[in-house]
Amino acid sequence: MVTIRRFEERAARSYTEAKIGGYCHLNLGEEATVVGLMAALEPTDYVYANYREHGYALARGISPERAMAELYGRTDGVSRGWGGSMHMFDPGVRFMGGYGIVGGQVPLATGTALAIDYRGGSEAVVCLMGDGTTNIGAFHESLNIAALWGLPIVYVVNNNGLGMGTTVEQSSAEPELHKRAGSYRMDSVRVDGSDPLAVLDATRDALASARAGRPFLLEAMTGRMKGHSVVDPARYRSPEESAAARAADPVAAFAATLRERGVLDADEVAAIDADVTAEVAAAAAFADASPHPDVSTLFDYTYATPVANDSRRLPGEALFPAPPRPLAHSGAEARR
Ligand SMILES: Cc1ncc(C[n+]2csc(CCOP(=O)(O)OP(=O)(O)O)c2C)c(N)n1
Repeated sequence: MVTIRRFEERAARSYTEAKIGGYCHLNLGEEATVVGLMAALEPTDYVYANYREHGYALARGISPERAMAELYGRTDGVSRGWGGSMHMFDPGVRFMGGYGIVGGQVPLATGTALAIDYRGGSEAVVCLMGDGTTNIGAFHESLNIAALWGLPIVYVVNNNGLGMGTTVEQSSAEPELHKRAGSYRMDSVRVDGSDPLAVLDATRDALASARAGRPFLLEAMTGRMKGHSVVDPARYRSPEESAAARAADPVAAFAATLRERGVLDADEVAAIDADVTAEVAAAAAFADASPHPDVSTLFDYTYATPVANDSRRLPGEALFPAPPRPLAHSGAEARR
């Protein structure tokens, strides 16, 4: 949890220093949910996430160096620098992305669960999404098919209360989002996303159900400590709401719990923080030292086959390498 917290704070800082470009969404405030979920998985299980995925990538085992280098758009990044913040991808740890299209990951994850079922495998899929995603058509299509075919998948709704600036109550006719699974006779539960142990237990139960052919919907109640992305000042929240969101800090709360239970003392908590802060600083230095990808590789990993399309033209290349063929006259012109 501390690694995710310090990593995301560093990402926000590096963004303001123009080391990171494009969109950048952070897991600040969602650390307990991220860690509880990922700790319940087997190494062979598959994870699909949305664009708010840095923490999941780290908890799945992608190193802070490779994750930070991806944010910096460098060749040592987990997606070789071409994915950026929203598109971390590492099939080695079965981390299947990172998707910028809201809901885009949901049918893909469902298809992976179908492939597992088809092959008779014992793996499961965890498909992460935000609360706003439950209003996308693909969410409903996917839950329907998963329930109908008994696929090994857990849909996780990370309910941070906001889809960009729109509240769940403003956008969802059924704001208790876990209840939406009932439309598909799918089991579901709502869990306190600020408690990593509660999330761990709930995810274990959900995975056991999914592996037994009963897909599951898990709704984790979390909070977003900052704006939707690093450039969002969140003016749609009142100062009181923003202060409450920052105060509901799951990292500090879990550190306090561990101290109360005698697992860690104050010095050990401070030592963890110091170690992690140094690790993240080293990751940022690593990212900064990593080379930029060569421009000639700009379209690599985009399509499986070359696609004739002007958008694939590199700087300095002619629009048409050979003179274009004259356009054929339409039938109407020929008759004139
Ligand atoms: C299909 C589509 N529509 C709209 C957007 C713009 N958009 C990006 S994030 C977002 C809000 C999604 O909210 P939620 O699912 O709750 O996830 P959160 O950002 O809170 O994690 C929207 C509307 C998009 N990326 N894709």
